[in-house]
Amino acid sequence: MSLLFEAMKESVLLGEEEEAKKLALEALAEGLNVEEVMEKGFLKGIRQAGDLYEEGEYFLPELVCSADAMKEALAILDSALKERKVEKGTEKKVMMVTVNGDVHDIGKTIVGAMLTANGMNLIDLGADIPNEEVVEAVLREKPDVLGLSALLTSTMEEQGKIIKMLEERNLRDKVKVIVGGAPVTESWAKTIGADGYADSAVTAVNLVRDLFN
Ligand code: B12
Repeated sequence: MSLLFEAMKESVLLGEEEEAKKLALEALAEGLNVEEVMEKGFLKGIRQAGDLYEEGEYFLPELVCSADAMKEALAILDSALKERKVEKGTEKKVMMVTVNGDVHDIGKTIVGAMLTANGMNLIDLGADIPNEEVVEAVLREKPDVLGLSALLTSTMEEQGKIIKMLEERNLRDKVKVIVGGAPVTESWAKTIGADGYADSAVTAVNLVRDLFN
């Protein structure tokens, strides 16, 4: 088993899209736990690629290849999670978005997939979405929860800006805003007046549940 996880990690680290896809399909065929496959396998690869980038061993092209391999695996695991969706009565509508100026959409997609798997209705707005579009989507779709993902210290600011815009349009009390992404912290969430913060997809599911209990 650990060999399979190791192969998953390597496929992302080396940016081998076909291999990542094959391994994700293999994991599903073997009925492995999707969260475990993600955490112990593929995510380790993308995190290690990030470390190598930070250490100057990897450059942007390598990082892009790793991200592409990660996304291949994620697409397969995501659809499996959606199929497995459990009905839990009170379905909440959750809108997920990666903020303006930020293309990092892997974490946002994983959080969305886990929320879907746990009985919530997901609207995925995508990545690098202008704040105005986010606010308009809130007005139009009336989600119960808005999840804002930011992976760059420079784009974290957008989370606060969106909350301010929601206040200005009298929408703030109509939607719970949760924030996340690698540089985001609990104290940042408090500073900008978000309703909650979570550091992983699993804790995000609990957070959303807690917000309505
Ligand atoms: C993959 C990657 C890329 C890929 C992105 C591909 C894609 N489609 O997503 C590519 C190669 C395109 C890329 C580009 C860039 N990147 Co980049 N990238 C990464 C990397 C290696 C991994 C990010 C990732 O996917 N992690 C895996 C996911 C699962 O983790 P996560 O996003 O943190 O999400 C989890 C939690 O945070 C949480 N979560 C996430 N969102 C949310 C939302 C809510 C509401 C909640 C509750 C929870 C939650 O749950 C998730 C699941 O557990 C990171 C390194 C790192 N340590 O994060 C750098 C990193 C984020 N990138 C960085 C940089 C600098 C860049 C570039 C500016 C590089 C450049 N010179 O062009 C560009 C930015 C482009 C842009 N405008 O956005 C820096 C950011 C530094 C900083 N402090 O701002 C990092 C930290 C690398 C580094 N150490 O220097 N990158």
